[in-house]
Amino acid sequence: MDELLTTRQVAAELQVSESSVKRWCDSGLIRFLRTAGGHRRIERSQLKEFVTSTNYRSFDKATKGGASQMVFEAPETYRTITRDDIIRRFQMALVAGDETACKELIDQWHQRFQGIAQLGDLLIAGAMETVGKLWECGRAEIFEERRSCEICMRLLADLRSKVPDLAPGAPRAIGGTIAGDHYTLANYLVELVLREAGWNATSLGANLPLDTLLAAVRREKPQLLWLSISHVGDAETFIAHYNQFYSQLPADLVVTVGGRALTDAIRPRIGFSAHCDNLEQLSALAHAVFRSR
Ligand code: B12
Repeated sequence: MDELLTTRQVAAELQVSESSVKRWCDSGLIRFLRTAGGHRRIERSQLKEFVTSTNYRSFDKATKGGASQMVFEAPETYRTITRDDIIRRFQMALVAGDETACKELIDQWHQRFQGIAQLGDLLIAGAMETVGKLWECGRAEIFEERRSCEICMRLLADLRSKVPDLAPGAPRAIGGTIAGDHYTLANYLVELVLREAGWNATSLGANLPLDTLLAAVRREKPQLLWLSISHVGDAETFIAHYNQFYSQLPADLVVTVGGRALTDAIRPRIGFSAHCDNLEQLSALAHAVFRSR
């Protein structure tokens, strides 16, 4: 039998509160046994598996890596924590469904590092990738993935209210995801990044038929259209329909595309003005186009 650790010992090793360890046990993140008296016990090998599968950096490693300004108390009472630490804690809190902790961490990040682009690329996308990995290896339930999306959407809606008001006459941008694509988070983040750059950006939502996107462009007359493309069914059908749609767009419309489904096989075969791999690139582009108007 492996060495058996108490939740208190694990908390000390990971430099988090014991209640976090208990929550991770109960949400299935850490496998554990129960003693006859009902106490949780964690095998050393299970702790190792948790650390590896979630990219958990131990305090020891982090301080050796130079992050000596970290001051750990209970996660709820942090003072100066590093960016990596916020990322790690956000991942844990999101998987455990701890919305209050997620909100505190998002607020910390936003106050200290500003910029929604990095928050989206590193914090949200990073945490959702972990959720996806845990689900893939059977360590998270579907409901935990869905709950993580719901929490992120609420946190982003809250962030939207913190983006400064738009200047009168701000340039118009609209966008969304195409029919069959049900991903909402990246799309909503794009809207926030554009608003932060001064655009009057409105997400039209997910799963939009191309016809209705065309109608929106004609009616709203935006200067920028974004498409977040995270899922493509049949590639050939998508390319044909998309290019037909693209050929009907006004020539001076800036069409910005991004998303994981725009693979090297698809991207060179479709029309657009700009492609961005991530939100930081979009932010740079949005500021540049805004200035050049
Ligand atoms: C949540 C999730 C879902 C949810 C989404 C719910 C929702 N409301 O959004 C649901 C349940 C719908 C779902 C369904 C499916 N999913 Co899914 N899903 C995920 C998961 C866990 C997170 C995705 C996410 O929201 N990430 C957060 C966003 C912010 O990050 P992002 O998508 O990486 O976007 C970044 C960039 O791409 C870029 N970006 C994106 N769009 C744009 C647009 C512009 C303009 C710009 C500039 C940048 C940009 O910026 C973002 C931030 O950096 C991923 C796992 C993972 N590794 O990410 C799997 C994952 C994407 N899903 C996957 C699969 C296979 C599916 C399904 C096909 C499963 C199925 N058989 O039904 C379906 C397809 C659904 C559909 N038709 O749309 C695979 C895709 C594999 C692949 N090779 O493509 C993944 C990677 C999981 C896996 N490892 O198997 N999924």
